Amino acid sequence: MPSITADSFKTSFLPTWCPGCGDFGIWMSLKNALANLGIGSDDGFLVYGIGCHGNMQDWMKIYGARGLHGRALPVAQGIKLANHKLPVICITGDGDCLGEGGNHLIHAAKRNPDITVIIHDNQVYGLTTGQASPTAQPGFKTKSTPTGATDTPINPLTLGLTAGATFIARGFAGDTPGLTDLMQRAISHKGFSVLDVLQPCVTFDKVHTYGWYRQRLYQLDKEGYVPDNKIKAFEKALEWGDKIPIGIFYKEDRPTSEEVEPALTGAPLKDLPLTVSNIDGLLSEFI
Ligand SMILES: Cc1ncc(C[n+]2csc(CCOP(=O)(O)OP(=O)(O)O)c2C)c(N)n1
Ligand code: SF4
Repeated sequence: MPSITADSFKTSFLPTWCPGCGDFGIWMSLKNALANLGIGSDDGFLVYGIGCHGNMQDWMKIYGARGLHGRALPVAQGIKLANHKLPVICITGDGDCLGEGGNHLIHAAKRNPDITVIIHDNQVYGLTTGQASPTAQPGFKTKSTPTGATDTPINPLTLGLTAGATFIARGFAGDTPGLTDLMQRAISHKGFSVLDVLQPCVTFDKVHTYGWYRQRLYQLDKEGYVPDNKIKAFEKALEWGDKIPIGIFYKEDRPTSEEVEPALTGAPLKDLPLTVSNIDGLLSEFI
């Protein structure tokens, strides 16, 4: 059997992202992570949100589907329910996942399905040409906030911690080796993993550039941080300014929703026989 490499995911399409977009680093890291984990085109399922990030589906050869805007997580959970043996990864944006789909993130985290959520966090709605997203920092000037954003931004890490996600991490699109490693750990974690990725949008954000992040980012593990304490994770997740931490903030083992659902204790649902005897009668009730 040929070994899996990043090239195994090649399609006939080339990316349409703006040159220099942080999405390139996330895409490369994801292909490397999947290859390193031995997950090939037929072995996993990617669910994409709507946005620049979601366009990745066209240049990623692996089973996939796109949700409506904000609805990637319900689709991902449906796929996990039908075949809980399949690795399921959600490729989403800060607008898709924390704005339109915010409620889905909270309820998925609470249930703890074995799904990895990779948030392309660029503080803007990139595809619709640069309006402020839910993670826009106060004072950030965009098309929709010409005098600077005034809302309190949503922090994907503290939100995930509060809602019950069992793996919380933050990476940087400009650090492909570090991000590859974080993705491997997030995908390998048994449970709901939230990986927030700081992703420069080079076209609509001239503030949070690669250089801006590089001046501020530091790695939690290099400071001896151990990600086993929720209170400490909150403290670290709230750091934002001259110093911004990246790495794993929190990790916990808790039974997944698939493990506690009695209907899934045997084979995946897709392999079970359909035992409804009166299917026509059942269907007619809904017609
Ligand atoms: C229900 C709904 N509302 C709004 C839109 C328009 N829309 C498409 S993409 C998008 C923003 C995407 O932003 P984000 O999720 O941050 O992704 P990015 O483009 O930055 O990768 C919006 C508002 C839509 N398609 N559907
Ligand atoms: S608009 Fe921004 S997020 Fe979208 S492809 Fe261009 S640089 Fe990337």
